[in-house]
Amino acid sequence: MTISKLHYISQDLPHISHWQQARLACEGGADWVQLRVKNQDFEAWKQTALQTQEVCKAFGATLIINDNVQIAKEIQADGVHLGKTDASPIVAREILGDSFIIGGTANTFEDLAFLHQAKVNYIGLGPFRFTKTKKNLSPILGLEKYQSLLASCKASGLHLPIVGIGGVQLADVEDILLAGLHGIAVSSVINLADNPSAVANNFMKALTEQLYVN
Ligand code: TZP
Ligand code: MG
Repeated sequence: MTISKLHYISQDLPHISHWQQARLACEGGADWVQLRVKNQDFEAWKQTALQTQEVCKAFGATLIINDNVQIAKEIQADGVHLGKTDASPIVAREILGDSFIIGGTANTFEDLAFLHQAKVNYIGLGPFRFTKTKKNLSPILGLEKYQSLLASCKASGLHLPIVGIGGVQLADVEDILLAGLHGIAVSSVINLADNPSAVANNFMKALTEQLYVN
């Protein structure tokens, strides 16, 4: 399985649905969509997931369901992303099997080591900086913590694709890749842009034109 360098994340917004957000991002070249629903009951959430899956299939993009292992399984999404307060990635692996992508969120080296031994396929490391998109933010890491955590990973033989998340802007891409991360995950910088497709396209270009391949 290929883990994209650009993890595009949809969000609950009053003026645009999740599948429409996903379509705009994919039109800009995003090939990985994380559906991040926070305010829908199971059935509505599942319908939203099916709509978003249709968009992803049309563009050949990978669909990751945030928080909900059951929906990922029922619609046969490509994977699930689990935060610290969600289902354990170990239990999720038992439910979903080896073909699903499982991602986890980390804020500390202990989180990274746990997720590594839980055999996740990628890790979102953050928050990089303050963001309004997520409630109950963990302590902000910034570039220096990214650098030191990546050095600790290297020293411990912990090799996994790690994406930087939380308030990431286009101008941060180079620093984050140079710190040794695989890529980035972004939500509002694309969803709240005047032209979300163009911004997604700029991220995709910046991430893939980089000379440093992690
Ligand atoms: N987890 C840590 S920060 C964050 C998540 C889901 C939100 C990222 O959103 P944005 O809008 O790119 O800051
Ligand atoms: Mg979660």
